[in-house]
Amino acid sequence: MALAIGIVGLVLGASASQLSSLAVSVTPSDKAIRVEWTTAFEATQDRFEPQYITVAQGDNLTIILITNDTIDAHTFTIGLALRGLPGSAQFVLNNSANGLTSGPFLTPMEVFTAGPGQSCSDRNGNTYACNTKQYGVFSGTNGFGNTVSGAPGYNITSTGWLGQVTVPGVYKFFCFYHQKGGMFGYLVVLPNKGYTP
Ligand SMILES: [Cu+2]
Repeated sequence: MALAIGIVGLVLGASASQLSSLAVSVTPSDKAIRVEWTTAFEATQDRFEPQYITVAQGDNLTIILITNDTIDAHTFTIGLALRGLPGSAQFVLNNSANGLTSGPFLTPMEVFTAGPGQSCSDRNGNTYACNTKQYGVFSGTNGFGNTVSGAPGYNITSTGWLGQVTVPGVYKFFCFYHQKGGMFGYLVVLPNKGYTP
């Protein structure tokens, strides 16, 4: 664990050229990454658990966002430069069930074209009103499909395909609503000699 924390500290301070010295050589793989909402022990502010995620260039990522918060909405938002897409392109898992409103969807959310209510259903398959949105720029196999299942009490799980990360770097992910309160983290894509474009 100490070694892992040391590597994270090293990576977060690394320039692009320094990052190349941390190259790994592994076969890219499919990875499902679970990220949960939690609260800081002392500050009692919203946080992501884990705060740091490390993967290898070429990995194919699926993100699972779990928010067992009965009074507030949360998102997992990250720019798609890690896929070599324009900086304005974002991936968002939006755990905002009906009744959980933390504010209007402003500029960052406008890249999503699917309307409220998209893909929301409870564990019995019944649809309900929600603000889950789906990335609309891409379609078919390049689309980002979000599905949400909400149990009573708004224990929400949202799963979305982030895709194959091809560009090494350190990428910030954040909650649209609570970034200023510290609900953010970093996804590190290590250079990988085992990855061939
Ligand atoms: Cu949040």
